[in-house]
Amino acid sequence: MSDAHDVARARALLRDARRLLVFTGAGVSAESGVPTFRGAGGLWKSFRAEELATPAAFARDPRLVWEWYAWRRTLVAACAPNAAHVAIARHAAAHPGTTVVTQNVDGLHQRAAADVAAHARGAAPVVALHGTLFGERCVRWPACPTRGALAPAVDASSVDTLPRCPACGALLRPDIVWFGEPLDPADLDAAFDAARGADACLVVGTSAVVQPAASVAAAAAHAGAPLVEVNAEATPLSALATVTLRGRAAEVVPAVLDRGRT
Ligand code: BJW
Repeated sequence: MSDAHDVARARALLRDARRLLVFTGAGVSAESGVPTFRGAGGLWKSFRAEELATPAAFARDPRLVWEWYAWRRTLVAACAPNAAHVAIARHAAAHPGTTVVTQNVDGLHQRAAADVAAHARGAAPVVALHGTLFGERCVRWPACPTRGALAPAVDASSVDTLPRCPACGALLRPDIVWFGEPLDPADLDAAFDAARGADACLVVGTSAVVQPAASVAAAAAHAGAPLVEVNAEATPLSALATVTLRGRAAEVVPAVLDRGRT
């Protein structure tokens, strides 16, 4: 884990923030057992992104794409929020100026927030820039507005068993932002507004190579917010960071947030 001096510096930076932006990627969920995308053991090591995470891939072979997502749903459903998700959720509940923006589709921030809300003062909303693993939308969306948690169990054994839109009969697809697709403008606005207004930014577990999401944390730094980066490795954001903490999210994040307020 990072040295005590850097942890103390990070704590001091985050302690006084009135409008903290927490920006996360797959690394925050690594210790929950959710594979990251890049790096050793990452999801893209076994599957090519362009074969699975693009609209063209779904048009070409919807069964294969659904099989991958059904596998990931099963995997993530068996995972639980880790100490980093919990520390972030507690902090956000106790400090309403906090905004949590995630690239993750695993729902673990939202589950941690719901757990905290059940025991404390309420849950802060989470801006999920890349959608959700546990939702679907009509492949014709937005022309067909069907969207929601419509097909909790997907049988991907053949094209004929794939879930279909209850309104128009077209295929349902995972409600995830694939390569080449625009992010939801409302989510992007919420993320960049929080970045431009932040007086500190905590970035956890992202390689910061996927745009436009990676620009959210950069925008906070460019607007003058001190940036604390928690990551196992260096990233393009490291050069913008006031403090870089090399280590595991589930160890480092509670150290800089939970004890930072007492
Ligand atoms: C730990 C840790 C521990 C590990 N503790 N840390 C050139 C070609 C093609 C496209 C582009 C291009 N240049 C730009 C683009 C655009 C493209 C893009 O950015 N591509 C780059 C890869 C080059 N972006 C898009 O296409 C986006 N849309 C877009 O631009 O639309 C424009 C448009 C406008 C108007 C009309 C039409 C279009 C959409 C991007 C969507 C990304 N979606 C994905 C996959 C979704 C599929 C799915 O989940 O099923 O989202 S990509 C994938 O990467 C996923 C993630 O959210 C995202 C970010 O990854 P993340 O979270 O950073 O994870 P990793 O694995 O990369 O990093 C993990 C980190 O954790 C590492 O740093 C580790 O060190 C660390 N770590 N263990 C702490 N225990």
